[in-house]
Amino acid sequence: MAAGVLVVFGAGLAGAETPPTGTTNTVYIQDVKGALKFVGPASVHQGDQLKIVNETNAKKVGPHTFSLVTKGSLPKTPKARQNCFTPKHICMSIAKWHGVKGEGPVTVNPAKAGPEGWSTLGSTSKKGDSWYTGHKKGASFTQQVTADPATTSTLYFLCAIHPWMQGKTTVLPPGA
Ligand SMILES: [Cu+2]
Repeated sequence: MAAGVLVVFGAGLAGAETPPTGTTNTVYIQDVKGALKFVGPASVHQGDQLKIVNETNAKKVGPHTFSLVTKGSLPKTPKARQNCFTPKHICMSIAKWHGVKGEGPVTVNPAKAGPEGWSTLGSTSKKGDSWYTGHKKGASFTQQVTADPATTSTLYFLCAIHPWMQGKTTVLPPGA
């Protein structure tokens, strides 16, 4: 009896936070003639579902991450991208969000930060929301955009494994 009440209460809380819009947006991870890219919408609404789909072949290009990071955390120069997977740089930080120790495996996936859903941009000093694709072609992950456009007007994202893979999408208020 008590357990049932808890479940209902929990579902109510989660649902009350961000009303669903009924829309699903998709970001595809694609290999466009050897160039790895995120291909997705220019904007999403708070409350939309945001789905990430990996359409690339891991045997050829390895796995990916779709990791929300602050604008300032995106490695902008070739040198920054080269150093990305070294201590105190964002790619290694993302690996830590996923529970990676040294050369070890991903043990946390998705990596969650802040409110439930796509909400939180990470940095070297703060965890963000992130999904690791693994090696299966066609793998996907979906969760709601819960970022508040008043404070997080743009979702910036990065692949920790191929740090030149970067993208962004504007977050609009529901109904805007
Ligand atoms: Cu990648």
